[in-house]
Amino acid sequence: MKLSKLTQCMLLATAAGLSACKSTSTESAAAQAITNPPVLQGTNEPFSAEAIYFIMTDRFVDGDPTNNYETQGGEHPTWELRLDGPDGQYANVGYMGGDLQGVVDNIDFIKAMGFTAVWLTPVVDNPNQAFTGSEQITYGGQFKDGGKTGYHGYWATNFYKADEHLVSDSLSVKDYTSAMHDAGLKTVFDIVANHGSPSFTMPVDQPGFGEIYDASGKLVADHGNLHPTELDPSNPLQAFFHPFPDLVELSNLDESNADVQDYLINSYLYWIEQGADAFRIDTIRHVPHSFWRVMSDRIREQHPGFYMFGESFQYDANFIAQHTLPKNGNISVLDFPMQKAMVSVFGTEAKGFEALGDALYLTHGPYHNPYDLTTFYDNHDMPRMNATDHGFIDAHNWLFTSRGIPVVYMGSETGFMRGTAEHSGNRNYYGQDKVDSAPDHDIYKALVPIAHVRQKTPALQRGLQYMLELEGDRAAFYRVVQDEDAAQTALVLLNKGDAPANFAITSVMQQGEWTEQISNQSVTVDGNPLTSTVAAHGVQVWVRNGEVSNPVLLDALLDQMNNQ
Ligand SMILES: [Ca+2]
Ligand SMILES: [Ca+2]
Ligand SMILES: [Ca+2]
Repeated sequence: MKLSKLTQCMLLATAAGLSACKSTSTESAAAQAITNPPVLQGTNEPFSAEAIYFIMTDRFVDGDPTNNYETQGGEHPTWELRLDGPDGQYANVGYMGGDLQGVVDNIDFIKAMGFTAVWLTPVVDNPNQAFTGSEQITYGGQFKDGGKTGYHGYWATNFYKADEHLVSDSLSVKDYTSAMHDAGLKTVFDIVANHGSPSFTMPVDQPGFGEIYDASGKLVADHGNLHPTELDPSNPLQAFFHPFPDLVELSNLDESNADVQDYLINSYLYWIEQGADAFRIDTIRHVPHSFWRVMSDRIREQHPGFYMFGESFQYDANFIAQHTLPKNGNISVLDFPMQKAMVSVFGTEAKGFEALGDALYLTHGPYHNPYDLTTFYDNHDMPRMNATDHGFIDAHNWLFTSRGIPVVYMGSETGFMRGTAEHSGNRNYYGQDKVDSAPDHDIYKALVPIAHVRQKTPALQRGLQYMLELEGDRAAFYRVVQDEDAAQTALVLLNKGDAPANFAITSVMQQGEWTEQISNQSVTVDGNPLTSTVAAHGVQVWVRNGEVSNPVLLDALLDQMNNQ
């Protein structure tokens, strides 16, 4: 946020004052502008109120066996396709049956954990055979697509059509979003612009692969199993693609082609009509900023403020932050630098909290707004975090209290397949049994209270983060919001150690009543420090309602906001 919120507030106040000049209430409007407390907030992005549960749909829950198509693919079948590893370990590169019905069946489970939004892997139609090109994938392998299917959804053949494995006769994508909205959940759709499906190196050209169909089912592009350098740009079916490869054997869509732009952007608009509330953008860094600017302008022209976050799988904050700049489309990003730092702190490396400091970028950072980032510690494209139960608990305590919009990958509530990579178990089928037994798990039990505290505490959602302590097993910080909807200070105390930790907070302490949000214990601070003992691997969130009363804190927060 390069224009400070204070400046915006003053501009608004000035505008209000000018319009008030036409009425008789000039004096009271001016007086109000002077006495109104300054706005304090990290962000005014509405999506900051959400916490996102990320579901790889095919691997979550099979809610409808009639859409499993277990015999699909003929001599290149698509069902299960198990890769066996040592010691009984395995992964799968075929379809496993998960579907939209399985998600809808578990709306209560998702809500009970404290999530308010669900991000699904792409819903679009993918080829109906296993891929025969590339090199054969084996257990633990990577960057090879041979023998794999589009169970993950990232190999679109029709960007306008739902894959037959995901929808049911009685549950279209629109029905799915309606069910989610009725339950008070928001929907995040996963979209791709960089590529279609694997498109060359097949011994014999296969149906679906390299092909792209429009909303009416007409073939609009066909790679023809040709190496990209052999494509003929004068052939309309081949003009959709760049004549050079990008990621493995995936077709490389030519985003500078006006027809491709229309095809892609209209498909995104279509999914918004079907009920998408936000987009996660796959492989965003493989497509130039110029496309994203056009895309975001066209999306937000029809849907002002539509929230989007991209996957720029890169650990250089200065690089990934480029997407967040208005000139590049003002698209937020997944916070990869923080993800790496979190794994180093909460995983087996067990670094101290200080290792998280550099990734926060609370002031003078490269991001348009660091508070709008989506924060996470692992996902489907990297090894799941290798951590103990306590490591996951400590990670969630940080994720749901520090800046950013938390995203948790399905299964983390039970530490599912921890430490495993994509083809060694990370994407294994989770299933209804594990969902049903999750409430007995220690990670789940600790996640529920802190996720609910974030859900009811505006300061944790959009408040400025003011650091007090970040060292070893201890962290302490304030989150402060003061706007037209909320005025509160949250004091977050974190202890990732194995013994209880005593805190005595005196720094810029504000007088008044503070209430801890998990225990409901209250204390009155009146010149004395706020003292508390935080249990091993515990978190406390002390909230004081009201405007900021400490002038030193107020100045510091205004300064922080102006330098965000
Ligand atoms: Ca199914
Ligand atoms: Ca299909
Ligand atoms: Ca590309």
